[in-house]
Amino acid sequence: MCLFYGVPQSFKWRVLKVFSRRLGFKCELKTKKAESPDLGSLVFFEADRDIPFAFKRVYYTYGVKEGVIRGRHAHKALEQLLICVYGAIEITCDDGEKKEYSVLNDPSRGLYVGKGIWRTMKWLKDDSVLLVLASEYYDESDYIRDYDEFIRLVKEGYWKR
Ligand code: T46
Repeated sequence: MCLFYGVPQSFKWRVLKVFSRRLGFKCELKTKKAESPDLGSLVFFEADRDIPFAFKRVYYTYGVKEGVIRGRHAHKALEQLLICVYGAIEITCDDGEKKEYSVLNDPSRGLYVGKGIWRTMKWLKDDSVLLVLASEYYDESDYIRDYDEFIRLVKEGYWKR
């Protein structure tokens, strides 16, 4: 049964975000994929329809060797969708109380990572490419790059306000 039948997509995402935080899991979504036997596949994400925010920035990380770990930070407000468009990358999401691990190895899947999540990205294969859709322009002041500081903010309920 679909509880959300007829409900606008942006509202569904808002509900999903609230519940996912309460229940302590992140939202992972499977994209729509158009396939044709001879031409391959095409994947698309539409702001507010397929992902719970309108993105202002796109960036990608490439030329990274297997075993390299990037990230090790959280964001005060930024929301992002992470897609491994080539290869395999393990993403660890830590909300200050528990950690979740996801292997992104399918270009048709995106991992939604909201604010207040300490993330690390471990390259499982040479030259894997991580594509990111971000809700805001780049702003270094939105980063928390010190884990003790992150835990302090979690404990004081910074993301529950
Ligand atoms: C994130 C993960 C998934 C910019 O000048 N503009 C940008 O839009 C970005 C994303 C980065 N930068 C600069 C900041 C640093 O001097 O590029 C340099 C490398 O960034 P950083 O070390 O933060 O890269 P990652 O791979 O550790 O993290 C990035 C994003 O920064 C971060 O928001 O969630 O990818």
